[in-house]
Amino acid sequence: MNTIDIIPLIKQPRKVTILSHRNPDGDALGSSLAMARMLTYIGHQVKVILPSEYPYYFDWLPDIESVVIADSRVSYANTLIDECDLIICLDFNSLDRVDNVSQTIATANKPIILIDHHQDPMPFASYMMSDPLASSTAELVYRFFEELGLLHRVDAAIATCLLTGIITDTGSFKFNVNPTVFSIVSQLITKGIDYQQIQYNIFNNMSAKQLQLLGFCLDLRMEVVPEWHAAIIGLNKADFQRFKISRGDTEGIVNYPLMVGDIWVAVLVTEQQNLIKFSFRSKGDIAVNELAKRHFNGGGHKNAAGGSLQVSFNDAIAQLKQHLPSVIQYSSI
Ligand SMILES: [Mn+2]
Repeated sequence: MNTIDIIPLIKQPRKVTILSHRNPDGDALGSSLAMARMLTYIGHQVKVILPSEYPYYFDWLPDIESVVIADSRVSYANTLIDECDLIICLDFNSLDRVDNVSQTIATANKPIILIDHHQDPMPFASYMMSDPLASSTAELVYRFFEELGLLHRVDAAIATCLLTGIITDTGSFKFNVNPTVFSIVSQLITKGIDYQQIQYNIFNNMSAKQLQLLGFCLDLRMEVVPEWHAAIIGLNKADFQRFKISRGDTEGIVNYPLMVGDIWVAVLVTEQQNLIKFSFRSKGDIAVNELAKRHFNGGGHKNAAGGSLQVSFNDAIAQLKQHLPSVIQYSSI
């Protein structure tokens, strides 16, 4: 992206629509809300649209109540896109991530700025700030503000949103970090934010039911295969009914087996309505996205991927066990 081309778009007050991806995470929300607030400060009329609802445990983020959820207000969302002068897409690289409004964006015929850190962005934007080495889109939004000379307008609310994006996408600075992100964070924590409270809000957000489900998974559903350095957690339909599992309740469970030093690969297998879903996590150079791509109709990042099969639950576990040893062959820890 050439900043010179962007300046006229940003300097004049406009109607701006900010969009992020379905099932928004902390980075999608944090970068969108930070961008919205900054653009509002400098005179724009801004709306944030998300295809689907955000997790309840982000309800403390500044301005989150003003977000338009397209799943429940799709015609309003499409009207906002139709009537705006500028579209800013954050934290996604392909229009299918904004499914219910993607058609309106594709035919909008107005400038689109894309700021994102996923690999291989699709060419739907007029201006692109794409850096797969960035920790998060929030980091890129900070760099965007810097390039436009807007850093002096970053206040506690904006800093809180950006920190949320950075903390969630780096697992609280465990991965995807780089020297730039630490220097950005050192600036953000001077903006009057409550750093400890942000960490607390992000990580202490489980319900008692989720914690009990986690205990059940680790005690009764985790199978460790020492010779493959792997652990599999399988949840069938009966388990879903027993715990009245709804969307988001199984979030994060797949990460727990990796707390064992000798476990390099963790897989969560869940029996959904019409298909079996797989969630893969790994350590080091073990590329679970290759496994997901080759055998489970999926893909993702090297250490975090997903896939699905339309087979029975037992067949899904059997196929997983058949292919899991080969993951070691793609790479080594
Ligand atoms: Mn992200």
